Amino acid sequence: MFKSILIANRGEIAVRIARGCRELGISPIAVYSDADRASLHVRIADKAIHIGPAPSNESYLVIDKIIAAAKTSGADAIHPGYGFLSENADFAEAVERSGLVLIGPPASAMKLMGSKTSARQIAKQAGAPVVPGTVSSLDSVEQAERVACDVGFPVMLKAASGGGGKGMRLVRSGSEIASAFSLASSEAAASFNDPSVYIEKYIESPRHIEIQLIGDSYGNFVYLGERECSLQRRHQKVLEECPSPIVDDDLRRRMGEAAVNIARAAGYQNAGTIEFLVDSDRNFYFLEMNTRLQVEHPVTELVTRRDLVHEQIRVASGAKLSFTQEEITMNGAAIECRIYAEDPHNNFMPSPGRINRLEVPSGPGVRYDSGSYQGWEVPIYYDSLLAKLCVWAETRELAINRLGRVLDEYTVEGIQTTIPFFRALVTNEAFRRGEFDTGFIDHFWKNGEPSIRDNDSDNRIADIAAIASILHTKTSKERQDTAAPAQTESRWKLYGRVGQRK
Ligand code: MV4
Repeated sequence: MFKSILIANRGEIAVRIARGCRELGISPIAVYSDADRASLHVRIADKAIHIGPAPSNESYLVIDKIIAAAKTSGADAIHPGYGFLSENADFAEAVERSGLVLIGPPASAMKLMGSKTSARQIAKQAGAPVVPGTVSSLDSVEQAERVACDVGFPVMLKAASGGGGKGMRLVRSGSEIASAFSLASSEAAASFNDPSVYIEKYIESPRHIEIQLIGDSYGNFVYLGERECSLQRRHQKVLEECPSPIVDDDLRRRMGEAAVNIARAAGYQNAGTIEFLVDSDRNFYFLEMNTRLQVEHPVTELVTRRDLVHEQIRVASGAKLSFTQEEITMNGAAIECRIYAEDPHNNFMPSPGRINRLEVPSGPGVRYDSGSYQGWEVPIYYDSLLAKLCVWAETRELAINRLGRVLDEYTVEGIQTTIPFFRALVTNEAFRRGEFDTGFIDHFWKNGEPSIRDNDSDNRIADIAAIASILHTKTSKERQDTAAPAQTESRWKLYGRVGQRK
């Protein structure tokens, strides 16, 4: 087993990995930029190595600096976390060459799955269902037109080196395809230094559901259920759940086996995630693979009662998987809210600054993963994820109720956060029923507040009751105090109570 691990990351995930190291008797070593001198991940590590100025392309993204930090600190292995260098095959190769161990997949598998077209080829070879379309990049507009007619409109043009929505174009008819092709191609060239695009049939109103898996160096693989990740805003996940409200045991087994077959075909090792699109008839299609530990891994840990960071470290050090597929069972329901330093009332604008007051929820079924503390200043240079607030309960309904309780216990002052967004979401009836797809958030949250326009009758009744209640309070208050100020905070609470009463 490793004696010490260098954590090539910052913030909540660096803290999470350091905790996993400690629990296995391994010494965690941090790296930090100028902007992170006072950060929590630096405080809790045994050693911390300064790696340069605040901008990540001069610090957390510099391969040579990370490897040098690992060498000088005497680390045996490097955990990349997510983001930064975590899916960079050149980094994985450099780590392999240096004689250190990367806690992640082999560079070869990272490279194969990093190209969306070669990932689609692998998935197809593995016999997994893949969204209809091409498995290599398009040579011409004419070829794009031919394939589009074969699979049927609408189609999507996607960057072969892309991911996360960049270089993606929806094409509804043949007349749009030529301009979409050149737009997608130049966007792909600008963003990924690779103009290649491929084509997929467009899946209408899909859900995004992904399978967590892990493999050891002996060819053993286990899948650890799914995560429901449909609630996204601008290709950023905002809330994730395990299990998905629409996945039953049979679908879970079929998706899990498909995921393991894909990972095996790629020569994969360590933790990874296979993303699927699921249509309204519950057909699932391979979308892409994430070759790293993901932000939302805690919901899987809460429901499967396994520690993914422990297991990543064990298999990277050459141990066999410590559990079999038969031993993995799903217990209860978990939900994660991503708490960002962003203002949900102002188009989710980043809100850096000093956290003047912080009261963190606790009690039964709560897990709070954070890289922040009271008095800390949120830097402007990085992703603004402040914390991941997770709840677990016996059922999804109880987990949502618990989430409402937990969000009411949570106080952050000095900066704006996405907490008010989640307080509104937990009272939404469609969300509570598990009826949503990847387009839900755009309809739910408009102009900096929850939209009361919803085609759902229960929701309309709840909204009318909420409005009546607000008007009643406002008018009776105005009777007592003519200078009553508008208070957004109390409006959410009122809305919340109406939701909870139902
Ligand atoms: C799709 C799709 C529908 N059909 N592909 C968006 C991000 C990128 N990773 C893949 N994305 C999509 N690909 C086909 N063939 C719809 C989306 C999509 C989406 C996917 C997952 C979660 C949220 C999304 C929001 C909009 C579009």
